[in-house]
Formats: sequence, C-alpha cells, structure tokens
Amino acid sequence: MELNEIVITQAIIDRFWTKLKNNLEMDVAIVGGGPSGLVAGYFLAREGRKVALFERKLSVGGGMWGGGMMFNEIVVQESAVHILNKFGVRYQLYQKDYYTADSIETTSSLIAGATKAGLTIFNCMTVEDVMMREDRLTGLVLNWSPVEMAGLHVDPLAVGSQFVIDSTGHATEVVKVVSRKVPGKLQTPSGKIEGEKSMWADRAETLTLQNTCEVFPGLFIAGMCANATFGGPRMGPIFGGMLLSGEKVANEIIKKLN
Ligand code: 48F
Repeated sequence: MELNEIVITQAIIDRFWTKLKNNLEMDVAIVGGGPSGLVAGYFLAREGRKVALFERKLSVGGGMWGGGMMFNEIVVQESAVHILNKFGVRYQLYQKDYYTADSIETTSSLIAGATKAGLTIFNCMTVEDVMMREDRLTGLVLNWSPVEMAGLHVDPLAVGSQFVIDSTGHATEVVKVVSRKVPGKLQTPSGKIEGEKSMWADRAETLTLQNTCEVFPGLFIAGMCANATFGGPRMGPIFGGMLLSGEKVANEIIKKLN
C-alpha cells in the first residue's frame, strides 16, 4: 500500500484536536515541565485525575537535563530515593545520604513515567496569563510559544481547571502574573513575591518542601518556584527537593479535590 501524505496529515490533526478538546476543562493544569511539574503530573494522573501540563519549550525536562554545569549527573538525597524507584531510575550511592543518577536517564524516565500514568503534555505552549473570577483562579490563558517568540499580536485561547500548579522554576511566571494582575494578595509574608536568595543547598531543600503550598486561591506552587515565591535560597544540582515537592503538591491537591 502506498503511504498517503494527506492521511498522515489528517491523522495528526484529528488526534491533536481530540487531545486538545479533551483538555479544555480539567482538574489540574500544570505550568512548566521541569522535575517538580512532571512528578506532580505523575501522582495526579495515577489517582485518575484529569491533568495536563503546558510547557513553553519543545522539550520538557526543564533544568534537569544538564545536571550541574552540563556535567550530566544529578544528586538526590536519601529522602527522595523512593521517587527514583517509582520511575525505575537507576542510581548509585556516592556516600551516606548522597545518591547520584544520570540526568538523561532521570529526566527521560520522569517524562515516560508521567505520560504513561496518564499525564497529557502540551509542548511549545506558553502560559501568558490566568483566568480569574471574584474569589479564585479558574484556568490558564495560552498561546503558541513561537507567537510569543516572534512578538506577533495574536490573541490567546483559554483552558479551565479547578487548580493550577506553577512549576515554572526560578521564573515564577504564573505567580508573577497573579501578583500583578489579579486582585488580592499572595499567602506570603509581604503578600507579594519575596524573591529567590543565593545558594544554600541544605536550607533550600528543606524550604522547597515547606514552601510547596496553595499561595493564592486555586494556585499551588511547586519546585524552585515555591522557594523563589517565599524568598528561599537556591540549591543547585541536588534534585530531591524538586521530586518531593512534586509529590507533595499532588497529594495536597488530591486532598482538596476529594
Ligand atoms: O526550572 P525547571 O526545571 O523547574 P523545577 O521543577 O526544577 C528546578 C530545577 O530544574 C533547578 C533547580 C535545582 O534543582 O533549581 O533549576 O522547579 O522547569 C521549569 C519549566 O517551566 C517552563 C520552562 O520552559 C521549564 O521547562 N516554563 C517557564 N515559564 C513557562 C513555562 C510558561 N509561562 N509557560 C509554559 N512553560
């Protein structure tokens, strides 16, 4: 049988439209496909929740691919090793409480695990705004990343969700929009974004977990975004806090949805 280019085109268009239409309303919309967002998506999808992740770049994985300064190994502490096990990531003990894993294997395993658990990922889409009502966020405002990159004047589209997770890392992109454009205050000491501090790995790892919370009605923060929002320090290429934050935010939202 001769392969037909029009059928190939139709197949892609049909399947993508179905995927997009199925995710116009969901339980949870995740912004940013770094480690914390992927782990959150995995645990939410495994609970049978309708969840999609929107990522600006062509590839998800965020800052994990490059390990530390492009030495493609990551460090994970003992308390987060159970998450590596869930995703089937191989790791090695380096010394007590310090485990290492190949950053490529870890990132690709998070992506495979999350999508197979039922997380839908939309790449090349940028979240440029949120949807709001009087008392809470109700979804996301999306555009194609190439539209954003080219600075084209094209109106966005919107998707609805009961909860949004900002896992955009250092950039805190959704929190920034909410702080600037949505009436009300963030649940931070100043009511605004406190801003990320310089590196202090041990403290940052503890605070990442502590700062993972609902920072505004309908908006949860996870990963490095949680620390930057609450004024915590950065941690560098140790990733246990990111993985645990993804697990925590999923559990908190599952409790609320139940
Ligand atoms: O930065 P990132 O990996 O977030 P994370 O899960 O992990 C942080 C670590 O990688 C590392 C660290 C130490 O462990 O500090 O930095 O907190 O991934 C964030 C993702 O969000 C995407 C961005 O392209 C990246 O893949 N992103 C950022 N803004 C937007 C976005 C946006 N407006 N719309 C869609 N995606």
